[in-house]
Amino acid sequence: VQAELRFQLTRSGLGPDRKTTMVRDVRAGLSTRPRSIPPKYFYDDVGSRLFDAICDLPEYYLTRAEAALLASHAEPIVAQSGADVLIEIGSGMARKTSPLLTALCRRSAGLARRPPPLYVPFDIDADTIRRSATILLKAHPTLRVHGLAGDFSRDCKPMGLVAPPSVGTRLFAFLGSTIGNLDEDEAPALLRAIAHLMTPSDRFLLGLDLVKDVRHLHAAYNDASGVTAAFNRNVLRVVARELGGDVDPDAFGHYAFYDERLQRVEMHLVSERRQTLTLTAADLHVDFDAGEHVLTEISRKFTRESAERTLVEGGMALTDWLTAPHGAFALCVARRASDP
Ligand code: AVJ
Repeated sequence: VQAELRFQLTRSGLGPDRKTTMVRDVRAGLSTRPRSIPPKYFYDDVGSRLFDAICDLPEYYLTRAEAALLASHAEPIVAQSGADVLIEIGSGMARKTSPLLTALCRRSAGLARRPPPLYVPFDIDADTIRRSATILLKAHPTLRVHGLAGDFSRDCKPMGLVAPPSVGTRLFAFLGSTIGNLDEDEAPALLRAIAHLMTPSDRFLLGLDLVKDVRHLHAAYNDASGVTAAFNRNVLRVVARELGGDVDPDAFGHYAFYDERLQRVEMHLVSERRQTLTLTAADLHVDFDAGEHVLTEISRKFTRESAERTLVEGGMALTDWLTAPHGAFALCVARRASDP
């Protein structure tokens, strides 16, 4: 079957909506202190490519650690989950997904009377979904892909519409420690929304970065070649472009550190001088003092205890805990709690 016939895309809650949401988010974030901009706005086309480059940095161990875990555990994870469908939340370029898809396709090839393998990448950027699907369809000739362009942080229901329980057993995956962007309230809230879509036989696969020594964490977010700094500053370009702003991203410095008490990396932009940021479409003028901060991202680091707590608060129960050598990173498999 031709690749085009094996691909479809559904857009949900984007379009003109995006700008309205961005105006609301950016206004809320910049008019209160500490000032902040939500990390989901990093990922325009340029930002997605910069993040891709981060994944290749020698200092950024996360991607390699997770890829190694998936390379050795994808097969048993998929086999034990009995999945016919992989739904990936925040799929991006889906670089880490191939071992799961290989396992999914292999499994379904060996089983009579099961639905053909289906992959549902759920991402904020439709072009990124298309680009990754083109590659994956070539690599996996029996796979079908139904992309979903939308904002999972606002609405998880589209996943249940595109891949309802009737399509087969589902494995929901949330990889790359993206959950680290969500705080102690937001993370369980998202998990609860996913748990509500799950049947008792569906499974949830979560990739988590773990607490480790400060030096490794610091280096991962302060790389020598400055890619992370460029990624951080890019959020200002995105916001300025979409909200009619004039901003000089180079007038902001990159600042990232690990907070041991909160067990999280924080990434900030620091205004290097007194300046005013004007965003016409948001009718917003923000005055910055020299040295003033904007929080652009939290990246939480987990222990087994905090991971289990988050899952339980999210209406799920841990069934498997797999860690990389040196405990750098973890994969959790979970099921819905009996009463989520
Ligand atoms: C994609 C959210 C997992 O927090 O490590 C990388 C994003 N920020 N370098 C992370 C990021 C700075 C990344 N996540």
